[in-house]
Formats: sequence, C-alpha cells, structure tokens
Amino acid sequence: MDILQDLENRGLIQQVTDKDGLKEHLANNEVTLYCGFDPTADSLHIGHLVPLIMLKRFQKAGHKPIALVGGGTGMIGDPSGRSTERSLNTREVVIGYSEAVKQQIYRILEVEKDQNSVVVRNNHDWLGQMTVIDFLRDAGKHFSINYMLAKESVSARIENGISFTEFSYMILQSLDFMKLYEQENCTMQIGGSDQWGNITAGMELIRRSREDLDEDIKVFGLTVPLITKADGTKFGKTAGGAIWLDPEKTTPYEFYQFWINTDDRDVIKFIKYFTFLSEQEIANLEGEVASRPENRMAQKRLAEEMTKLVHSEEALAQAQKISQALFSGELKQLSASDIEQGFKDVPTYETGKEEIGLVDLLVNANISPSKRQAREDIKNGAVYINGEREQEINYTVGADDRIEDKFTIIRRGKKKYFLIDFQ
Ligand code: 545
Repeated sequence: MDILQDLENRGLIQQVTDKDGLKEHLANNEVTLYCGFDPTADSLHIGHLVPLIMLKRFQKAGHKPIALVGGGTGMIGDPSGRSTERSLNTREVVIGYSEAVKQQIYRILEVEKDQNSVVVRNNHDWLGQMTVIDFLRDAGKHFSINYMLAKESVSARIENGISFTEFSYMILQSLDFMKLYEQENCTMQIGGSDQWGNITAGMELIRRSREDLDEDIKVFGLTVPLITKADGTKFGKTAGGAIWLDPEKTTPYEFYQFWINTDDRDVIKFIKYFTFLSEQEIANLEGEVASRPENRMAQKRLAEEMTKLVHSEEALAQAQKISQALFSGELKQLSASDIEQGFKDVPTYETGKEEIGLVDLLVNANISPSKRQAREDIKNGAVYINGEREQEINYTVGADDRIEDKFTIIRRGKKKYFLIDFQ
C-alpha cells in the first residue's frame, strides 16, 4: 500500500496541498521531508509524538526525514495556536533545550537497518547568521502585509495584540523551508494542523523567490489532525500535568499507565495514530474491544508499543512488572528502583533505620489517626506490610521488612498505599 493511502486509512491527514501531485511525487522519488520542533521546553511531550512518528512512517517507506530543531525560531516564538504573547527565553536556555530535544528525536528516529537515517538540523545555523538587511530584502519583500494579516496565527491575535517579533515568525519558518529546499532538496513539510499557515507560507516563499528561474517547483505541505478524546477532555494531560517523553519527568511506569488508561472509545483511533501495527492487527484488536473490553487487550498493546518506542524494552518490562505487582498486591518481588517508580505519588514517610513498633509507625507516618485506631486497624486485618497482612499488635518493623534495606510498603484497607523510606 502506498504511504498516503496508509496515512489516510489511519486518519492521519488533516490537510494536504495537491494530494494527487504528492501521491505521484512520493511514488517516483525518494522524498526529503521535514518537521520542525521549537525548543520551548526541556522535553517533548506526547502531543509532539504524532508528527515525530509521522517522520518515521516516511522513513520506513524509504523517504528521508529531517527533524529541524528551532534553535533560531525558538528565540522568537511561534504565535500559532496561542492567544497570548510568549515570554522570551535566553540564548543559554534555548541552547540547553535544543540539545535535550535533539537527543529525544534521535532516540525515536534511530535507524533500523536498510533505512535512511534521520538528519537533524538546527535553524540557528542559518537564521543566527542572517543580517536584518538580508532578511528584509530577500525574505520580507516576498510577503505582503495583507497575506500575513490573513493568516490565522496573526488574525486571531489582532484584538489582544501581537508583537512585530511574533508577527514575523512565519517568515523565519518560511526561510527554513527554502533553505532546506535549496540545500537538501527537501520538498515537503509536515506538522500539526496549527502549522498549516506557516507551512503554506514557506511554499509561497519558495515559489516567489524562484519565479525567474523557470524551474518546475514541486513542494508540498501536509498536516496531521489535533488529537481529540471521546470525553471531551484534552489529550495528553492528566491530573499530574503533561505526559513527557523525558523519563525523569514522566517515569516509564507512569507513561505506560497513561496509555493503559485509554478510553475504549479512543483506543483504536490512538493505535492507528501512534503505532505501526498492520491493518489486520488493528482489526483484530478492534474485535477484542467490541467483544471482550474487560481484557483491555488494545490498551495493553498500545501501552507496550508506545513504551518500547519512547523508552526501551527494559523500561517496558519494568513498567509491566510494577503494574502486575500493584494489581495483584504481591509486592515482595519489587526492587527499590521499581518502588521509586511505582510509588512516586504515594504518601511517603522518611525515617531513620531503626526498629519501630508497628502501632507507632502507623501513627508517626500518619497512616492511622491514633494509637487506638492503629491497634484496631491491625486487629481487623486492614494492615499489610509489603503485601502481607500483619495482625500482631506488638509487631516490630525492622530490617527484615526493608526492601533493599530502604523501603517498606504499608497498605491500609483495600488500596491505600504508604511508603516508608528508611534513609
Ligand atoms: C520551526 C521552524 C520550522 C518549522 C517548524 C518549527 C516549529 C513550529 C512549532 N511547532 C510546535 C513546537 O512545539 C514545541 C516543541 C517542544 C519542545 O511551533 N513553528 O515546536 C509543534 N511541533 C510539532 C507539531 C505541532 C506543533 O513541534 O507540528 O503541531 C504539535 O503537534 O505545535 O522551520
């Protein structure tokens, strides 16, 4: 199946310039395409994954992806999709973020054999050198103010205000497309639907600046849809904030759990958007969701594919092990590092490495409100140490109860977990 058809079947095409022309272009050429990422944070989050995976789809189909890190544009700030002006980051901060984002891109687009490797470019290399005179003569002259005002990214901001800086952003992104067209024969730019205006502006600049050259210019733009959820809430956000690709910000276990919690109504759509599973595999999972939703086969598969892609096989195995232990209540097999990940958001009580009576511990760690209640809880069989019920009121918690001499997990009642961290 040709790549455009595959993308269409997956619901991945929001807008495309000249679809038939692009189909032919892709069929007859090894096409170089690009997508840009501005270093506005120290990590990408899952909202950036669809276009990144999109580059990988083209890579797998034999085309050449360029991921552009916006070391230059990140100094300016894209107004697209935003209702307010951004605050500027310093050069040092942008450089730091650029490096982090670049590493994440490499991790995801790392080469499999027989594939074109990803090229990562940084637009600071050319935008940073450009003089304001060249900018205004060579680029600015090709943009009419009317054309720029008509772009959604600008018109949406007229009322609340937009600086000349952000107003000019589309010209910088257009210069990138032109540069990559000239230097790398890059003929296609992709992005989220918020990028449509910037992408088409770039195509316009390429055409206008080469009008006299009498060459047949074939450049294309394609956008992926914004991800929506059946319950109407925003995709990728949880109570704890965004789901980041950086394992220090969102642990692989949290990342895995995020996908596991996908709504039945969304899971097949997400599998189409985010994974490389075949039509047949997707159809099978769709059947599972319809007939045995309680098994959550599709969610498990989605979580597996995503955790492997973004993290690693090992990280996936660990996330599964933690999930299984928490589900079954058998906590003995967990290591200290498993516990750190799986119990990140659990109330934690830090104390020295000494023996302590269970009743005192329950009170000190705020697990039971009083000694009297603590005794009651223990007697009633509501207290578990590392997954095992403890009904001895005079029990002393000691070294044997410390996993890797560090953690003791206390459970009170059915699901309420507490972590004792013996430092
Ligand atoms: C810069 C120069 C170019 C081409 C593109 C750009 C970036 C573009 C932009 N894109 C967004 C972005 O998010 C921040 C990344 C976090 C570190 O602003 N002007 O940089 C997002 N993009 C991916 C998708 C997007 C878009 O990276 O296009 O739609 C999100 O899905 O918002 O020459």
